[in-house]
Amino acid sequence: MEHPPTAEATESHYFINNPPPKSLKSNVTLAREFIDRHAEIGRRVVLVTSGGTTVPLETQTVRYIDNFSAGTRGATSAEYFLQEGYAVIFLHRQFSLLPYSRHYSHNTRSFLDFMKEENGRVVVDEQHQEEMLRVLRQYTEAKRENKLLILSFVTITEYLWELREVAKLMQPLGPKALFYLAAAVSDFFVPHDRMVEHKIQSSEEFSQTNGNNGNSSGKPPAARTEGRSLVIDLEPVPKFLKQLVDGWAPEGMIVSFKLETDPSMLVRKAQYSLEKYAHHLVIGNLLMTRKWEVVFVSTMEGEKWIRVPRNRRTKSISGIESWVGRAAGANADSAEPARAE
Ligand code: PAZ
Repeated sequence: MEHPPTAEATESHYFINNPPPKSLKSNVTLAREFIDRHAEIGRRVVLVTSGGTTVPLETQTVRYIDNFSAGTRGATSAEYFLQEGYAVIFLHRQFSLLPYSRHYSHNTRSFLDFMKEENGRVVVDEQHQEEMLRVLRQYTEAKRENKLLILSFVTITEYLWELREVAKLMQPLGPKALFYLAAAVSDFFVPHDRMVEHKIQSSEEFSQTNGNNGNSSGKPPAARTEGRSLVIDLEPVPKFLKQLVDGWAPEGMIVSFKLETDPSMLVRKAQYSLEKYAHHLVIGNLLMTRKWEVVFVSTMEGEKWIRVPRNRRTKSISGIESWVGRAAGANADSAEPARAE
């Protein structure tokens, strides 16, 4: 009888077969410097992941599968972690929302709507002065103190490579390392050795016909045209949360998120995840209500809902970061009670 591969074998198979992003080396250098600097002064460091991962269908990518995440949760949470005294590594999907600038981007309004012309100069409109000054001060302070490192990914494989390398770099921080995994990570993907090189053609007439569609592995391509249909055969992305907990960050505090659309599944799946991976906290949310309610599922406290009024949903459920920050032991004396904004 064949045994399922071990977690270690699955990990090495994935990372050997799916090459790292070009930017990995320089990102690792940046992250190492950042972590060392904050470790030296005993500051807590949180890795916030944010936004959605893509699943490319071609090596020279024209088409890819994506998901809904705009990075609101991650970008907003990063601001609150900074406020709680953490240094933040913000690993986000390229062009998704960023801490601080999120207030003025991806909006129904253009950032130019916040400006006006005065005596031939561009100035911030009076009605936005106060709010923008508050945001600007926070941003400037985070920059001045070098407390925010921004890294990016696009694909699922880039995300996993960066997560693994940064997590390993954070090991010397011990329990002062916090992982806040808010990115919407794809469950299925096209492995590199089954990816076609060139743009998938819309008719069989022009499809690549050399059997393996341009990949050198000899494996059947994961995406092909049949008649006028596109057939995509995705494989499961290995669940690396176990590896993070046991191997990459054994001493860190790990908070994962669970997104569902069916309310009857949410808590059950969050509990399942907690039992399976034995990390510290799962924050569950439903697609339709994620802006105003989440459920915390932890071994210590069981199931606990946090809700904020619906009409203030454009902000964050900021109690999350405060709660997580306190649970991780940060600013234990000065932490405010969980706020709902
Ligand atoms: O980025 P966003 O604010 O639009 O959405 C946040 C979220 C729903 C992606 C996040 O809260 C979450 O649940 N992330 C994990 C998703 C998952 O892989 O189950």
